[in-house]
Amino acid sequence: MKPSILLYNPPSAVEGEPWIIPILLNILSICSLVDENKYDIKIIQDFPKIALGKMIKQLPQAVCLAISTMTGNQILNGLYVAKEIRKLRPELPLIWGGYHPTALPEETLKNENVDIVIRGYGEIVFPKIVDRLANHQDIGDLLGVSFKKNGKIFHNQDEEVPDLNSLPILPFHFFDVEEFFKNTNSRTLHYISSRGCPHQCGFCADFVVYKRRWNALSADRVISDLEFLKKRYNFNVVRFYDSNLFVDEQRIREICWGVLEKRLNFQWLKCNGDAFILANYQNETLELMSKAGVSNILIGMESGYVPALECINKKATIKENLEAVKKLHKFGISIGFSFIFGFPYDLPPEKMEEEHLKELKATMQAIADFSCEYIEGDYYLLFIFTPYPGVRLTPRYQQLGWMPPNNLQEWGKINLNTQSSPWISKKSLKTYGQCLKINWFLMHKLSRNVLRGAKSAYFKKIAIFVDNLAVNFLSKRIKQGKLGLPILLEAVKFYYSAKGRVQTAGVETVFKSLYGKLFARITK
Ligand code: B12
Ligand code: SF4
Repeated sequence: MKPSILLYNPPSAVEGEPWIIPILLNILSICSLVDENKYDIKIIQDFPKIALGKMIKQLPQAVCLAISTMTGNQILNGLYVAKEIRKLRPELPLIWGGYHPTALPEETLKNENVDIVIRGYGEIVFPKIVDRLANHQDIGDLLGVSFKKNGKIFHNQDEEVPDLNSLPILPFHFFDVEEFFKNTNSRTLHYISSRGCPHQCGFCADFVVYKRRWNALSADRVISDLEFLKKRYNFNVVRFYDSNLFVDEQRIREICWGVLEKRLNFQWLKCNGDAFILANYQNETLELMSKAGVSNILIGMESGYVPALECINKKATIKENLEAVKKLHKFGISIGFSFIFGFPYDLPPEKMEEEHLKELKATMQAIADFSCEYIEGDYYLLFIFTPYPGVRLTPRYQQLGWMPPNNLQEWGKINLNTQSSPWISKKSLKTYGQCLKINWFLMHKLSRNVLRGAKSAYFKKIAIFVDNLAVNFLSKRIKQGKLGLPILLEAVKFYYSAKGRVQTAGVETVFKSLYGKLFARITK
């Protein structure tokens, strides 16, 4: 029997809650150079108890258990499994990698269920570690590795950034892609064509792993990957997981040409882009993108308030944000607008609340302005500012009273979507909350979300119909001024609970003037 490698990607949700199952590009990447003739590769991403059940059979011949984790609940699920495995095979090396262990390797290693941390890229070093462990050899000289030896923690130097073009295509065959497609409304493939982002937004976790170095596959390579994957999986949508897909305009043009020439025929969905770069794209490129199927780009606009953008060192200005929106819309490319509230200004606490109110007004205004540019497919994501570990703004957060957890277990209890920051007052939070609710209603197109859960085509049609009726009715009432704020909030609550997990929103009508009135009522 071959030795096996156990790879665990813990769910980001708490057991019992719905969670998004991604195609595991992280795990597939670290396995791309592992010799599958030598090892049996077992990838698991279930909740802990089920995951353990799936590991038991291979445990006796396992070489290691490798766990990938972001900050948050993935850590708790990962720790549960690691702890149980430790009981069953105490000598089995437990390797951790991904965003959280890379941000805080020392603290991660202090946990008794962590033996080795791989920092940054895992493609080159992971297969080396596996071979060494399988042959009972020392790993002490490997770059990019932190480890424990005789109770002491060692951190080796960083590994060199790999040339992605020299690596093989991701071994998608290790993952049950067909099973995954069953959970999507279309045959949506996950793919990544570049790593990192060249910008330096101070709050962004991308810096932790990729250190501002944008590292991309060539256009030819992307096309040959997609051609191969199209034949194998016949996808009709690709969700690009690049942090910033559009950094190199020429590369994008070449990819689009390739897609058209090879008739790959798919929709590009929720691609991450930034307004600074896209505002400067040539119209020809945008037209080409649209022809090649680029239908939606997710842009971190972050704020409509200039000091907020300065606070995080955002490259794009408000003018560029609007320019990018107008340009993309002209070619029928819709936008996911992502905004954040509650920036950590370099101000004394007594000035913060006032500043947050100014910020809120400016951002609400920006949202209203963008809403006027609405095209089908636009949606909004609204977040409260949340500190991530290892980012550049960490000293500022601490100056403003942020006290991060000091061990791995506690980091697992942090919810990156709801954790509130000490510099945001309760009053500001309440005001944000009210504005967000109104936003959800004004911009929300319920059907998109209901649709995700709808299994039959018939039910989908009904969901769209009912949603359109409700949105149109309520929109008209608001426009006529016949719906008071309390009723509006009730409607919002109803929508909010009906949908369960609100994520996307689309603008149905332009509410600019009304919007101002509502806002004035809340903030007076
Ligand atoms: C796909 C994705 C998800 C998926 C889940 C991914 C998963 N693996 O489980 C979903 C959609 C569920 C998700 C959810 C969230 N995500 Co997310 N997500 C991403 C995204 C877009 C792509 C990740 C990816 O697959 N990259 C491709 C692979 C190849 O790269 P990689 O993950 O970096 O892996 C490499 C190395 O890190 C390393 N490595 C990784 N794991 C391991 C494990 C071992 C053992 C080894 C040896 C090496 C290794 O080797 C790999 C190959 O080089 C990234 C941004 C990005 N572009 O990276 C954000 C990102 C990881 N997410 C982030 C965040 C904040 C979230 C959310 C909180 C939601 C939000 N507000 O955005 C939630 C978490 C919810 C929760 N409660 O925990 C942050 C991470 C912050 C942090 N400190 O953890 C990122 C970086 C986005 C950002 N710039 O802020 N996310
Ligand atoms: S543009 Fe986006 S991905 Fe790039 S550093 Fe800023 S927030 Fe991160």
